[in-house]
Amino acid sequence: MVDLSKIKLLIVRLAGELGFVRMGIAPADIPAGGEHFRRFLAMGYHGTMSFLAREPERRCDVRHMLDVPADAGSVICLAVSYAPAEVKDAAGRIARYARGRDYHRLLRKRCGKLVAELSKTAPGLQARICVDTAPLLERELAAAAGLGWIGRNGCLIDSRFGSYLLLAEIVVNLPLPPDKPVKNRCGSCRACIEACPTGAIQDDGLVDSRRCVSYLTIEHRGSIPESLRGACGRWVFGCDVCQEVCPFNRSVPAGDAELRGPADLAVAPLGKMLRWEWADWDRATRGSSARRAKYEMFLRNAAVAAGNALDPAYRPALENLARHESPIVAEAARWAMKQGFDAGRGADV
Ligand code: B12
Repeated sequence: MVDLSKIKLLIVRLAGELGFVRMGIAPADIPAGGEHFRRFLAMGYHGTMSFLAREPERRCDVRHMLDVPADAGSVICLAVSYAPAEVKDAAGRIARYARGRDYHRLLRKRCGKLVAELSKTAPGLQARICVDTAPLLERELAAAAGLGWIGRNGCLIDSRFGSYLLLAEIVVNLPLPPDKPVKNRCGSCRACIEACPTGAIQDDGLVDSRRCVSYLTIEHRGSIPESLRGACGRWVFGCDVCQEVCPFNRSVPAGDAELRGPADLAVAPLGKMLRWEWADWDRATRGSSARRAKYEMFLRNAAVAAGNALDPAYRPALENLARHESPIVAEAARWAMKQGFDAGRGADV
């Protein structure tokens, strides 16, 4: 008979050694987040992300991932920090989580090592590793495991590490002693709701993805609605505004060194991106989660960012893009040129 408390202590130790800054256990027999998720779908907040609407019941319930009765399973929830070592932002902004190495691969590799070690002590262990890859509500599970609370901006926040955290889960066939959720410490703070450039964060705690700059620049394939382009500011991939203003991110320890480089899109200048050929996009995004935005989307986003930067230095590149074979890119470039140019605002060509 395995001693589950001892196994949990082993997991705590291994998680720390592998660079996870937070770890906790969620019971597998509690359906997570059904209420919020269903409301999110009913409001159409998922936009064109149809994968979210597929089999919503499964997404709220990890039981489908277990081959054992649910009370015999648990979810090991883990988090790494990607808190930025501050870099001067280039004129085209890239969300912090995507500036360095692709976290999916890194976290999966670390979880694999944890499982390999654990199997030595827990024979018959069955484990499924999830990093964005399975239909799971990762934030809800992490909150249930006490890794932090879900803030008004929808992100999981920890009082020491803030919200620049990336999550991973290992669903196991062991009834490990669960952890308790922590208290929500957002209080009356509404900084994220007020700062969101597009008003995407709703009062009821849900994010309307259709307005979220992160969705518009990463997931949305068509033209960015004209009414929201100005609010996209200089974001070329993702958006961190609702995290930048969060008081819990004000002074956090430096994030995981392995997540930085070799890809470092933070310093890819907007002027260069506007001139990217497919091969340039391929080189710059290889090994980075920014690759989720395809070449054409990057050019579209860069054109919108250049329109918002209002700098005449971008004019020649935009004129060129206005003749691009993709009508979406060409139209974004024409829109950008119509915004007018105002000398000296943030060019980094
Ligand atoms: C689709 C997706 C997106 C979409 C939709 C985001 C959204 N808000 O739904 C878009 C492209 C917009 C996006 C953006 C971002 N994402 Co994203 N995304 C996902 C993904 C793949 C699925 C999320 C999902 O199911 N959405 C549906 C909504 C309804 O579910 P949810 O996000 O879990 O939100 C729940 C809670 O907010 C909860 N809730 C709301 N209010 C309350 C109140 C209480 C009291 C409780 C208990 C719960 C609760 O209800 C929701 C449903 O359960 C997850 C990975 C995963 N499988 O979970 C990553 C994930 C959520 N994303 C992540 C990140 C890092 C981001 C960005 C910060 C990236 C960026 N800088 O651009 C932004 C943040 C935008 C934001 N403020 O939410 C991280 C979040 C880590 C964290 N600390 O929270 C995740 C977990 C990926 C990971 N493995 O680390 N993302």
